[in-house]
Amino acid sequence: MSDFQSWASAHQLRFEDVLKNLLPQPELAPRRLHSAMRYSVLEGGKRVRPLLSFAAGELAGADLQRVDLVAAAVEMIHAYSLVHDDMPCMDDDVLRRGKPTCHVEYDEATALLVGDSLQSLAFQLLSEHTLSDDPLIQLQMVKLLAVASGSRGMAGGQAFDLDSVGKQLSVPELEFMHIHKTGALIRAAILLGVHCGNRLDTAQIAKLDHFGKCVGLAFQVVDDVLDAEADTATLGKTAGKDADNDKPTYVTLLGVTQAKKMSADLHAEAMDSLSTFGAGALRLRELADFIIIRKY
Ligand code: GRG
Repeated sequence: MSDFQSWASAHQLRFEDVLKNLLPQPELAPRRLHSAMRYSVLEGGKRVRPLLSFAAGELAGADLQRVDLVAAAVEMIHAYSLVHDDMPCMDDDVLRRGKPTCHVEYDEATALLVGDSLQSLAFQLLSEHTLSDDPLIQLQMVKLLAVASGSRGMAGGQAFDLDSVGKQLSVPELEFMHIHKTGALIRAAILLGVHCGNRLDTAQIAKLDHFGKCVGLAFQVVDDVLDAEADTATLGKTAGKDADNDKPTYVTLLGVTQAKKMSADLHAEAMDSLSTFGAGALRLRELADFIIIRKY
């Protein structure tokens, strides 16, 4: 069996081609919009959510072509959220994935439309291809992504985030915000990979969902630590933004040491929820490790 780095790199490389083929080609009208969509999705990003879908899909015995489609749908929702988040009406940032943000490279109206179009394309992918032998499960998958990305998921978490600027939140309030803003899509990435296969029972799926909840929150805690400790060049996005924007984070609430302890505790809880899966869950365990030790 290959080591984690080779497994991840092989998927990242292959998945880049999948995305290139699924995105509208740049010569297709409207060209500026299509070029901006490709600019925002391709060549950049760690692809953590797709890797979680691939690892969960492997465990569930899923067909890789099906997992590619759900992973692409999740990555398109993620890319749309980054494009919109960077706009002047939200985080107002100029750097993302080591390059100018979409509204800087293109313009604000185009960035707005890029987000809208990526979101629509995600749901198009989930509805125009066969992803499960059972059409009812496929319908559930569409709903799963809709809930995870909408006002009861990622967009709702973003609304809390915007509302929290300059406020002192409690740890449970911060947790609620991040379980939605960051965690919901990470959780969905895992469940969508699982539903492409049919090897797992309801209890096993619940354990993987709990794993997703823990790594989703851990991802955000680590993000807060990196924002405070890492530099802009390493992150590929502006460091120190949370403090500049007077945003409550795990670091401002708990301090760096306690925030790191929290991410370690979440990692342990995530590992615990995989304890009955044996060697089949190796990649999920390695991804949980990566989420904790990542430097960008
Ligand atoms: C605009 C509806 C809407 C939602 C925005 C995801 C998000 C919600 C905002 C991004 C702001 C942010 C820094 C969130 C913290 C965690 C996070 C999602 C970081 C970016 O994800 P990575 O690190 O990015 O996976 P790459 O570039 O590697 O894909």
